[in-house]
Amino acid sequence: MCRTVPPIASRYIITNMEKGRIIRIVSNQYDVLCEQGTVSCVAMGKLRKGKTPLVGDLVEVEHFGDQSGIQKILPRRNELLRPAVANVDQAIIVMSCREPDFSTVLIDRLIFQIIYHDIEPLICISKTDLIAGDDAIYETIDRYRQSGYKVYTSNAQAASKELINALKGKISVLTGQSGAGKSSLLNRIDPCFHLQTQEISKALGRGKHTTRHCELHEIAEGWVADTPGFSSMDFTYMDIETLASKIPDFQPYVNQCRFRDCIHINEPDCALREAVEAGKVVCERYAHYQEVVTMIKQMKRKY
Ligand SMILES: Nc1nc2c(ncn2[C@@H]2O[C@H](COP(=O)(O)OP(=O)(O)OP(=O)(O)O)[C@@H](O)[C@H]2O)c(=O)[nH]1
Ligand SMILES: [Mg+2]
Ligand SMILES: [Zn+2]
Repeated sequence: MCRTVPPIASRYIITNMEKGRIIRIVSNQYDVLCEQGTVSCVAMGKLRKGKTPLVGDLVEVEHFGDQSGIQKILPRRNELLRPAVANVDQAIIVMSCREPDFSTVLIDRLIFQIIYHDIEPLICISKTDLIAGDDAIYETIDRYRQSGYKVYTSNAQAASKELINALKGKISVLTGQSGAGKSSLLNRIDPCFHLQTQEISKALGRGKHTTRHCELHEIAEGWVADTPGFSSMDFTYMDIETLASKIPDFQPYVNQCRFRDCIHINEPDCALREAVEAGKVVCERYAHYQEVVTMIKQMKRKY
């Protein structure tokens, strides 16, 4: 059953303040979900000088006449820059088995980006219809699960019920390479959706990225931002010690090292490296951590 469009409260003349959440931003127009429905707002003058409102922001809206304006942004729990969303509960990394190629380097780099912002990463392995039932990808999925990550699967027919349940009551963002199947996944979860996917955009002769602007969609009793795929990731803003302490499967070890400021690369008596050698931490993830640390150091040297 498809939802009906909620009433536009700004059609009615009311003067008062209320709280709401920004669910869509198109140029300088903000759609805020308030109690009565979605209200189209402008940003008030004093706000424009401060921080920029983001999708996901809780805001105070004032109605005056038949217009509404955002007066205040309430404190944020967290904020992501790419995609630009605030107050995110979880980020779903969509990684395809094929087309584009499966990559644990990418999964881990995305995990590092997400956990750094204190957001929980979930992993959805898409396009399982393109691999055989005994493909090595399934072993990789098991390793992620053993390390404590939540991994779901989806294919051309269906998305896992567990993933659909995981969306309930949460603000989620989808992230992953262009073509991984993010928009298709949402279309599959909620048949009311007709988000544009790649075949369609190719037919229209558009560029590589299909999804363009940022918006929270109501889906599976939660709110999900479909976002464009990305071509590069920035790690320069990261503090290395903070990064290591936030990686969930590193956490049991990072405070056990001889040096309190250990970055777990070549310090003696490093509990994390010992855990890797003992097979308690997946070798590959530690290798991906080492690569990112090297990247951060090189970038910082340049500036
Ligand atoms: N075989 C198969 N193909 C899929 C599946 N999911 C998506 N696709 C195809 O993969 C292509 C890309 O899907 P999109 O949903 O547009 O990918 P996206 O991640 O939203 O891409 P961007 O918006 O560019 O970031 C389309 O041709 C889809 O039909 C799947 O589970 N199995
Ligand atoms: Mg898309
Ligand atoms: Zn260490």
